[in-house]
Amino acid sequence: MGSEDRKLRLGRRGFLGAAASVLAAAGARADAPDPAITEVQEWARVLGDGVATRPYGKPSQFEKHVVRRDVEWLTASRESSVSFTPLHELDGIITPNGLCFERHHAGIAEIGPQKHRLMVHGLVERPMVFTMAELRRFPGRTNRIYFLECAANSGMEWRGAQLNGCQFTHGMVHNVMYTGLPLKALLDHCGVRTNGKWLLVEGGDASLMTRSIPLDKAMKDCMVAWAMNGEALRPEQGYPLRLLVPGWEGNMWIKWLRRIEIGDQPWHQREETSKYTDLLADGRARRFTWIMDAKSVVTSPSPQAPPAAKGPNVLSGLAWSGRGTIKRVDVTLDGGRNWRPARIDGPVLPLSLVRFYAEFDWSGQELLIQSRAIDETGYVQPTKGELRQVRGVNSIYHNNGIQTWLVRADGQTENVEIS
Ligand SMILES: Nc1nc2c(c(=O)[nH]1)N[C@H]1C(S)=C(S)[C@@H](COP(=O)(O)O)O[C@H]1N2
Ligand SMILES: [Mo]
Repeated sequence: MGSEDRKLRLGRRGFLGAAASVLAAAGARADAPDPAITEVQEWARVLGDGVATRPYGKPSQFEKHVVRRDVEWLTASRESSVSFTPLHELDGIITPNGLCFERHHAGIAEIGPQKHRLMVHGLVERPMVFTMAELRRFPGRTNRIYFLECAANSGMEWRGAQLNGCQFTHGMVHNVMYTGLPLKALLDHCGVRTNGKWLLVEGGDASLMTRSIPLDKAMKDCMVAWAMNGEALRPEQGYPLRLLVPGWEGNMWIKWLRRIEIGDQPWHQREETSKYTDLLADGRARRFTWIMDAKSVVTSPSPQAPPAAKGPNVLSGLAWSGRGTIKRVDVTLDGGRNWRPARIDGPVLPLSLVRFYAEFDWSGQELLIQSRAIDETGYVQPTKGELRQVRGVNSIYHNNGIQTWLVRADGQTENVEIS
């Protein structure tokens, strides 16, 4: 196609429909002079910083806005609060270490690996104390990618749309590749007695957080991990050692893990009775709600990442299930009148975030964007209305209802509820 011919065709977008919009998506016309391409740029006239002037690499100075954030009214004290993952700025499935949301009950403990110990005791044949060096010499080291979601994620949304941004409505989740040992290897080494049925796991920070975990789960897929995304755990994530409880609520993933006691019944500690349980409409509470049910969210467009322009756009989001693998994600642009399957891209792993995309053309009409996840058990992510029908409105925890974003004609995007 000659360049005159091309100009003509591009000039007649209206007639050419889809083909023209595909071309528009690819960039500006190369025959219109653009100083950003025709001029020698500032950074091309000078030498840049040399190697190892940045011994530990940081993101570009132009990415300073990509940070964890907290919500003022949720942060009475910084030592017992939460910061949120900037989901709207990320892509793929792995959360960068410095951007993983944090939830602390007594601040970040700073524990030297030389001084850290893990004790396994109670109903075992051989009670043991492990140093970090001993754990690193233990056979059976393994690498696994898992999501961690706080049971309180989306908790502020129980009674209606509240926080304007998926960072705040859904950012209590991260997805990391961990290195460590299957807990089973350590438990087998210590020899769990036949009457041993439960674990009490305890953290080494000032909150001495404790949770009860059934032995079956511990033996199935729990891990002790000392590395995340290839490097040592960050202090915020429990350096030097944390527990992984794949697919189950984040509170059970004890950080700074120092003690595992084997017993014959659950302990009913604070974090599994007064906290992390759901109060139903009739005043009773659900007991042992560990598994995080299937959930998804559109990360873009979203209030902090509105559509950049009319025309071709890429919708993107995340889905996960504590019951296994995500099988399908549907998206709608009209509040659920029409659904279509999104394109899942990248690794699809059980108990891990999956990334989905849906390309769409935006002509400037109002959009009501939603996504719904379906997992391998056939479970379909419920609407918030459906969730409230069975759970009432007293809950904070375990809100996996479908999220709605309203995109206004001017592009402004808001957290709304339509059912
Ligand atoms: N020792 C200890 N472990 C802990 C906590 C804590 O405060 N202390 N917070 C728990 C909660 S409520 C959650 S949601 C996760 C958060 O993990 P993260 O900070 O890596 O995101 O850690 C859990 N493990
Ligand atoms: Mo949590």
